[in-house]
Amino acid sequence: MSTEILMKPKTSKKTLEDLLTEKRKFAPPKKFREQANVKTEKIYQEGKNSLKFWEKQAQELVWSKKWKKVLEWKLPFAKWFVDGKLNVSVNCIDRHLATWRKTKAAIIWEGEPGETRTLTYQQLSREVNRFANGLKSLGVAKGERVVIYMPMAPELPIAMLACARIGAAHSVVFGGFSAEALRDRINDCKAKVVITADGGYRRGNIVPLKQNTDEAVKETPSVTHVVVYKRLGKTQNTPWTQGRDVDWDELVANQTAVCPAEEMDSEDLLYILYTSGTTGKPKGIMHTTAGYLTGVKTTTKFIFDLKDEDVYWCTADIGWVTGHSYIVYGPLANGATTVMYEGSPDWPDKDRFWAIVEKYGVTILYTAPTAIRTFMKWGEDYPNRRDLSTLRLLGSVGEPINPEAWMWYHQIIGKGRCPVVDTWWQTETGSILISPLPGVTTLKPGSATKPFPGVEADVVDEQGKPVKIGAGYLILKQPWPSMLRGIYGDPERYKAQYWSRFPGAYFAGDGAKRDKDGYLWLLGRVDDVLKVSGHRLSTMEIESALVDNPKVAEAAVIGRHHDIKENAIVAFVTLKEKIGSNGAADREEVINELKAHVVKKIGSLARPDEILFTAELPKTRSGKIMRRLLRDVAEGRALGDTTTLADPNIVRTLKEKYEHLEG
Ligand code: 7RM
Repeated sequence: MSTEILMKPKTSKKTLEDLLTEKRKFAPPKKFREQANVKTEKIYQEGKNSLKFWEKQAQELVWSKKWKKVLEWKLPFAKWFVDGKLNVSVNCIDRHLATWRKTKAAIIWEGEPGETRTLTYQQLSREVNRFANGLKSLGVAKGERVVIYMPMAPELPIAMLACARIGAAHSVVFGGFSAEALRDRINDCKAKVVITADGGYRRGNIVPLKQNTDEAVKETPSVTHVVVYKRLGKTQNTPWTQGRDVDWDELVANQTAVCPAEEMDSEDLLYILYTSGTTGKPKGIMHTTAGYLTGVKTTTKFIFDLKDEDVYWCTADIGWVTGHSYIVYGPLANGATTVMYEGSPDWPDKDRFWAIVEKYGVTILYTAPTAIRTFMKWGEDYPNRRDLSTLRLLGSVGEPINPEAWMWYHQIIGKGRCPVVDTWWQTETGSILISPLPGVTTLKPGSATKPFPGVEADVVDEQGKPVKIGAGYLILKQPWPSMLRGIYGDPERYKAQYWSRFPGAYFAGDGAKRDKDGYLWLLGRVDDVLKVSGHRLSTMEIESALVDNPKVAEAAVIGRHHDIKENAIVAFVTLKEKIGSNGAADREEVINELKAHVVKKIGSLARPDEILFTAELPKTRSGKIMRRLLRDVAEGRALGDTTTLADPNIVRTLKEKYEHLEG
C-alpha cells in the first residue's frame, strides 16, 4: 500500500494552521444536557471495559437465542456475540409492532417532484413481509445475494429489510454508478436477483436505472430475475424482458403480509457494500448481523440523542454506508421516524433542504461538509426563508469539516442552539467510531473529538509508536462489533489492506492529529482514496478506466483540493499517438471523449474535472508514479522532494504546462 507522508494533508490547505489556532469551544447547552440520552462522562469509564460495554448494548436487541461468548478474536478475524440468533428485520420492525409505535411513522418520504409518503411501522411491516414473500417466490433463499440498484424511494429500504428477513444478503449499488460498475458488482457477489426501478428523479432529470440494469445483466450469468419498481409509472417506455423481468407490484399482489423471519446467526452476512480502495477493483465490504446492528443502534441513540418525538433526517443516499447505517438500520432499530428525500438540494430551488426541515419539523439533521459548503456559497437567504426552529442537533460526516463550515452550520442552521456532532467512520467500520456525545462533550469546531465509548483509537507515527500530541496515522487497537468481517471472496486482501501496515492494529487510511486535550482532528486520507462531493473513489479505479480507452497509454489521477467538493479529480494522461493538427479543438475533443469514457466505466460521479496531456509522467527510478508531485503541480505548490525521480525535468515541464493552461 502506498502511504505517503501525511504532514501535508491533501484535504485542506489550511487545515493544520486552523487546528493550531482554533480556540473556540462550545460546551453542551444546559438544556440539551439535561434531556440527553447520555448526560455524564461516566459512559467513558464504562467503555473502558469494552466487552462489558458492548455486551450491555447487545442486550438492547431482540434475540431468539442468547450468545455464548461476547467476542472471539483471532486477529484479524472477529466474531461477536458468538452463537447468538436474531433477525435484523425483527429488530427494526416487529419489535415495535407490540408497542404504541405500531402506528408511528417509520419512514417519511419526499420525492423530488414533491410527493409525500409516510409509512407507519405497521405499514412498513406489511410491505416488507409481502416483498420478502415475493423474493422467496422467485427462489431467493437464505445465504444468497440480491443486488439493489434503486432510487431513494421507500421501496429501497423495504427491499433491504425483506432481504434481511429471509436471510439473503443485499448489496446496494448507488444509482450514480454506470451499467459496467453495476455488472462488476453483480458478478463479484454472484447475485441471483437484481432489484431496480424504471427510474428516479435527480435535478428534474430521469436516472435511467432500468436501461443500465438491462445493459449490466447482459453479462451476469448468476441473475435469474430483475424486479422492477415503477417509480415513474410511465410503463409504456420501460423496456421489458419477458420471463426475466418482474413488476414489483405484480410480484407482491398475491403475497400475504406474513413472512416468518429466518433465524440468523450473529455472524451471518447481512450485507455487502462495495467501496473504493487503493486498487482499481472495488472491495465488497462484508457486514454481519448482530455486531453491526449493535453498533448502529447504540451510536444512533447516543450520538444523535434519538428520542421517540424526534423527526430525524440523514440526507445521504442509501447507496452509501451512511444511508445503510443512519437512514435505515440505526434509526429503525431505535423505533425512530426517519426522513428520506429522493432528489437534489437545489431542486426546484436552493432552499429545498430547509423546506423539508420546515415541512416535517425535522429535529435532527445529519449531512456532509461538502453540502454545508455548497449552502454557504448559496448564501444565508435560503435557510433564512424557512422555519428551522425545530432543529435541536446537527451532524456532519464524510470528510473533515473545516472550522468555517462548522461555524456556519452551527450559527446559520443551528442558530447557535444545536450541538454539532462531527462523526468519523467508514464503510468498513459500519458505525461511527469517533464523535462527540452531544450532552457531554465540549465541542471544538473541526474536531471529531473523541473515540466512542468501547472504541480504542490511537494516533501513531510511521513506526507505529503513539503520538501524544501532533499528527500521525489513525489506527484502531481493538475490534469493535460493527467492524467489517472481511472483503467478499478475498480474505488475503482484507489482511493486507487493513491489518498489515501496523501489526495487530486496524489501519483506517486516515491521518489524524491529537491536541493537548486529547481531541482528535481528522486530516483526510493518506492513501489513494478520494472524496469527491462526499463520494468515495479511488485514483486507481479512475486510472484503470482511462487506460481502458484505446487512445491512452498511461494515466495518473490525483485529488486536488477543492473548496467545496473536498477533492477535484485531475488526470494526467499520456496518449499513444499525438493529438491531431487542429490543436486546441482536437485536444478538447479527446478530453471530452476520455471524460465520457470514465463516466461509462464507473459513473458520472467519477468524471475527471481536468485532464492534462503530458508526454511522460514523473516516476521514481523503480518506475513508480509520484502522485505527490502531481498533487503539488495541480495545487500550485512548489515541488516537494524530487531527488528520487528518474528524470526531474518531466515534472518541471509539467508544472509549467499546467500553470500555463490554468493561467
Ligand atoms: C461514513 C463514510 C470513509 C472516509 C474516511 C475518512 C472520511 C468520514 C469523516 C471523515 C474526517 C469525518 N464512509 N471521513 N467521516 N474524515 N472527518 N467526520 O464517509 O467509506 O465513504 O468514507 O471518509 O477519510 O476514511 S466512506
